[in-house]
Amino acid sequence: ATMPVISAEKDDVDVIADFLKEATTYRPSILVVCGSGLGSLSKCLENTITIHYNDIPRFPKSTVVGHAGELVFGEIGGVQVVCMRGRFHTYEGHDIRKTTLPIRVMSLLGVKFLIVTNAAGALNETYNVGDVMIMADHLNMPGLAGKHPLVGPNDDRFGERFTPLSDAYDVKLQNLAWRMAKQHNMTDKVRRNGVYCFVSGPTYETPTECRLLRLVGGDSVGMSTVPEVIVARHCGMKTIGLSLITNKVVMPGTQRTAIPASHQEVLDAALATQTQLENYVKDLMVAIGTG
Ligand code: CYT
Repeated sequence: ATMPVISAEKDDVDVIADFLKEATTYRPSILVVCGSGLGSLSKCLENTITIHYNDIPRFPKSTVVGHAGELVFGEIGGVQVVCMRGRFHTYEGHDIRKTTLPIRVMSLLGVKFLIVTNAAGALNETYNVGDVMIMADHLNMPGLAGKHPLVGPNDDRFGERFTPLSDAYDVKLQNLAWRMAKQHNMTDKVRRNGVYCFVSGPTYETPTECRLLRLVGGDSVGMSTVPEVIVARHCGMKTIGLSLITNKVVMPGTQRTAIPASHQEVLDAALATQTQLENYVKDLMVAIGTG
């Protein structure tokens, strides 16, 4: 009974990849997934070709404000890059495998590196709004309970049945991101060795949930990124993850004075850091693509 579902998914990936190969001659080595309010990361690309998700057959539709819903192909410093402006979340109602379908599509186009970004809340009390956290590890809360993008028959074309995640976040790329932070005089706001906690949303976390995540070593929390990283690792891409800290979470006992998280606050924080982050990620793209 599972057969039609699997073949349909495999079919979608091929149809979309074939469509994109016809639509552009770009064969990017880097995919940048732009988080909430971070769509402007595509602005540093030159000679761009923009393709709206709505114009791509069988591509999922993006429904969140602050996510444009388009692919931007372009180049920078001789490196070909594709940016996803707008990603898919399970809280929109998409099947978890649908949220990661673009990763496999890009793998068929030849992408070797994933730069994944997100807007996240700070669990780590030393983090400030506007900080950029270099991901070193993640906690996949839905995944531990079986909501995981690789559940189902394995598609051997992409990778093996059992994928290790102890090396999910490439150490060399993390070190590169840190050197880049030094070059950009951003060491006061770039945080190394961060642990990102993936929760399903769409509600923000309760204070007790935040305490749970903090107690096991979480530094930031958000509703994306981890499914994409898992599928990217399954098909052998090297991955770097960056969390833009957009708010501080509310811990138990502090609800009286703290401000509840809001989507507007998340978008405002992203806007405030935009230009600096654009320049930082631009140099990161060039260094990764030429390195
Ligand atoms: N903030 C955010 N939780 C938060 O507190 N951006 C995502 C999830």
